[in-house]
Amino acid sequence: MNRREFLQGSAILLAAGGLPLKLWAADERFRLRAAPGTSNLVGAEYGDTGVWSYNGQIPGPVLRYRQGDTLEVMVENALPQPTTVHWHGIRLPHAMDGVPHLTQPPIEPGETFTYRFPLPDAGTYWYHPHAASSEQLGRGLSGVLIVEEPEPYPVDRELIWLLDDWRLNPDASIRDDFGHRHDESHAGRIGNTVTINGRLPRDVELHPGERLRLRLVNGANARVFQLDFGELAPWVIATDGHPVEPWQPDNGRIVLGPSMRADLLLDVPPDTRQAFTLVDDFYPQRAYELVTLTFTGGPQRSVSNGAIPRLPANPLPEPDLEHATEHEILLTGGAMGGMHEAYLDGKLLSMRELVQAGRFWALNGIAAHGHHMEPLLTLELDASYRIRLVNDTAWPHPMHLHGHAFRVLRRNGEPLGHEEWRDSVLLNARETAEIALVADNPGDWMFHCHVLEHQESGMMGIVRVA
Ligand SMILES: [Cu+2]
Repeated sequence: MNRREFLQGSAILLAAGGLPLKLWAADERFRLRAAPGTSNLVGAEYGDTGVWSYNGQIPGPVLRYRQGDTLEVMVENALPQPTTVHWHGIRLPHAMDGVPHLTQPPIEPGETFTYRFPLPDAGTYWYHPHAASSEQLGRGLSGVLIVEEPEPYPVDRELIWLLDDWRLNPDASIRDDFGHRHDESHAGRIGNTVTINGRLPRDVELHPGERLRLRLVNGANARVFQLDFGELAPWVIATDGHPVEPWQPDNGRIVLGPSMRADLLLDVPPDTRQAFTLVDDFYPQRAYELVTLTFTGGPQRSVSNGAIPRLPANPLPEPDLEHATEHEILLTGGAMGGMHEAYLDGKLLSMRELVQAGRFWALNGIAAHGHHMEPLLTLELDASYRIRLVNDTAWPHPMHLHGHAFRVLRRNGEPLGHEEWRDSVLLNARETAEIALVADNPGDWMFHCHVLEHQESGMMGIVRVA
C-alpha cells in the first residue's frame, strides 16, 4: 500500500494493546502535563507526528479509580496557549468541571491547577480540554478515565478502545487548518486517519470462547462511528458509563457520536477461527475497514457463559416523568439548514452577518460566543424535567450536558425500546429526541454539540440549575 492509499485509508485500524494501565491509589495525587511532543500514529515508515499530549502519551494515561474514590490530578500547562481539563460525564461539583471562564480561570501556560472531586458513579469516562477544543483535541489531548465497580464484572478480559480521527498531511504531520469555516458549517473536522489508542490498528487477537468487556470511547472531533459487529452480536451493558439493562442492537451495529461511550459484552463463539473485519459504515459512501479480529488459541473461559449480568446501578436520581416540567431546545443553522437569523451577544443578526462573525449554529435562536452567556434554561434544583431536543438541521449533532446524566426516552416520538442513560445524545439530521433528568447538581452547566467545530461556531448554551 503506498502512502497515499494509506492515508486515504480503506483500512485504518487499531492496536488494542500498548495502553498503559495503572490503578491510582485513592489518596495519590497524579500529575498530568499537557505539552507539545511527538508520537508515532501511523507506523515507523512515516515517522513521528508532532502532537499535543498528556505526559508525552497518545492517548493520555488511563486513569483508573474505584467508585467512591476521590480523584486528585494536578494539571500542568506546558502548551503555548491556555487550557483546562473537563472530566467528561462525571457528575462533579461545578468548580471542578473544567470550563474556562465559567467554572475556573483558564490554566495559563506555565501554570497549574489541581482538580479534586469524588467519583460517585462507576463506568467508562474520559478527559479532555475545554479550551480551544477543536485544536487541542485535534492535536491529541484526551485520555480515558475508568471508574471501577465495587466488585469486578465477570469477564475473561477487558479491552479499552479510544477511537480517534486525525487530519494528517501526506508526511503524517497534523494539518493545522483548525477553525476552517467549511468544517464549522458542515460536518465538522472529519479526518483521514482513524486510530485506536493512538495507533493505526493492527489485527486484534481474540480467543475462541472468551467473554470480553470492550470499553469504547469516541474521542474524535467530529466523526461518528457505526461499528458493524455483525454475528459477534454484542450486548450493550452501559451507555456513556452508566449501567443499563443489557440489550442487543438488532443489526449488531454500535453507533457512537463524538464523546459518547459504550461498554460492550462480547461472547466470542467457541468454534470461531475465521478472521472478522470490523467495518465502520456510518457514512455509507465512505465505509472502511477499521480493524481485523483474529481468533487464536483454544476455548478459554474463566467465567460463566450463561445469562448476561447487569452491572450494578449507579446512584442516579430517577426522574418523575408524570410530574416533570417540559422544555424544548431547537437546534438550527449550518449549511442547507435554512436558518435566517439568530441572536449573538444580544443582537439579532441576519445569517449573512452571523457568517461574517463566524457563527453558523444556534440553540433556541441564540448563537454562543465564548463560555459565558445567559442561560438557555433555568431548572429548579432537584426537580424533574423532560426536554425535547429538535434537530432542525441537515447534520448530526451529539448534544452533551455537563454535570448530569439523563435518560433518553424517545426518538422521533417513538419509545426507545431499551434503557439508555447518557450525558450525550446523538441527533441525526432532522431528528427529535426526548430526554429526562433530575436537575440535582447546582450551577451553570454547558449544554453543547460535541462536534467541536459546531460548538466553537455557536452550538452551545448554558443550563442553569439553582
Ligand atoms: Cu453539532
